[in-house]
Amino acid sequence: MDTKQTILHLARSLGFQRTVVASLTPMRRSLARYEEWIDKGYAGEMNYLKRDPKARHSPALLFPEARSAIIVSVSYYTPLPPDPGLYFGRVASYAVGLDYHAVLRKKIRELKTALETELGQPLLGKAYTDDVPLQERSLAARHGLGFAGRNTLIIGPKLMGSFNFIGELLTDLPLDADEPYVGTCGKCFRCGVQCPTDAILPEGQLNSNLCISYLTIENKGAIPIELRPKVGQWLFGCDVCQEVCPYNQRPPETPWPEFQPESGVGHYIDLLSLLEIKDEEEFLTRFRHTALRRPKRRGLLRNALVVLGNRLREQKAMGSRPDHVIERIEQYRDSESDPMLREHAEWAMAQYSARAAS
Ligand code: B12
Ligand code: SF4
Ligand code: SF4
Repeated sequence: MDTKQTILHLARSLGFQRTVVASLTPMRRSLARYEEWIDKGYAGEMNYLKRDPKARHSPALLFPEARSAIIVSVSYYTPLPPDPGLYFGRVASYAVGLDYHAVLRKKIRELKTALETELGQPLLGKAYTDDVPLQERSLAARHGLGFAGRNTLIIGPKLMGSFNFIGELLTDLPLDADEPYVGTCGKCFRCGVQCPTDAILPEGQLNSNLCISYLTIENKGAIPIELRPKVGQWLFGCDVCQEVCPYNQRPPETPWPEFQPESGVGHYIDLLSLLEIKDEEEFLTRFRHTALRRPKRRGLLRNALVVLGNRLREQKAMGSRPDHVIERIEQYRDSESDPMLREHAEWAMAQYSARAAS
């Protein structure tokens, strides 16, 4: 086996479902597209994306000794169980198990160690996944991990689909880079049509300001009132543009127990239980080692109130009277000191009362 075959073999035996090799030359074409995206304001308040776009497209800057990048991907998909009830919020598939940053970094380091053993030499190498300024999808698409779909996700060949994480091992091994993979969405625009907030543009750009994933995870402030009904049941993230994609009709399941629902928060969370979380410490304890820590207590409770409001509006339309839920939100509002959360609680209750505006 040559070095590249050895890498592919070791990566597969660790569970990575697709592996390609990338060069570290700057990604010029992607930089122009990226700058246009930033200029249009589509990054919203994600200011870290606006700092030094050129560096984000220059992988060699991350680790000067590196000569190539081994790009790996692994499925996080697990089948959706039945909805447990009205007052449960949905968690996007990527966040159902343990936080992928730590899991992937550990597995990529294992790949490095296995490679050193197999090659009989120490390597200089660093493992990354979404934790350094690097345009991972651009590098992945340039070297054939998959193609960039209109929903902007990297879609792998055959039946891989897009429910995959991307990670990289930069090493001092001088390897031949892979060619792009030629794939296409054809005339399809199902993701854009089905996106609840019309966040996807036909040319394959995403306006984060409208995206439920952004609004529920990265956004630190209030969720705009006109978008709240569109958030539906999504408590954390959103998978609509992946679920409707024809390339995701039979996604491979994750090979790793870390991404199983039992290892993390699962696909659904009891919304009223979230209103019991009194402070940040309690919040961090409940969600430690999971991606749900990202929006902090304030963000996750804000999302829970939006989903509760959406459920109450549906119940009103059906003629049901969920008094216990309304009372619980009212108690919560009276005990909450954060004005933004109090306003979201008011809004949630107003979805049931005669004052409901939308
Ligand atoms: C910021 C960010 C977000 C933002 C913005 C998303 C977006 N579409 O830009 C928000 C918070 C909305 C988000 C949401 C999600 N994210 Co996110 N996110 C990122 C992050 C940190 C940067 C992405 C970015 O820079 N976007 C700006 C755009 C302009 O850049 P880009 O997406 O990289 O796009 C370039 C390529 O597509 C490239 N390109 C390459 N070839 C081609 C060819 C053609 C024809 C075209 C048009 C373009 C193109 O051009 C673009 C410009 O440079 C990356 C990690 C990273 N460091 O890269 C994860 C990452 C993209 N996210 C990921 C995931 C899993 C998600 C969610 C599925 C989570 C969820 N369920 O809620 C959603 C998906 C929503 C969606 N449809 O994109 C994965 C995606 C894996 C994959 N298979 O693609 C990543 C790669 C993290 C990882 N390491 O696995 N995310
Ligand atoms: S994640 Fe949801 S809101 Fe965001 S683009 Fe996809 S379907 Fe639209
Ligand atoms: S739904 Fe259609 S347009 Fe959207 S990413 Fe999938 S194939 Fe492409």
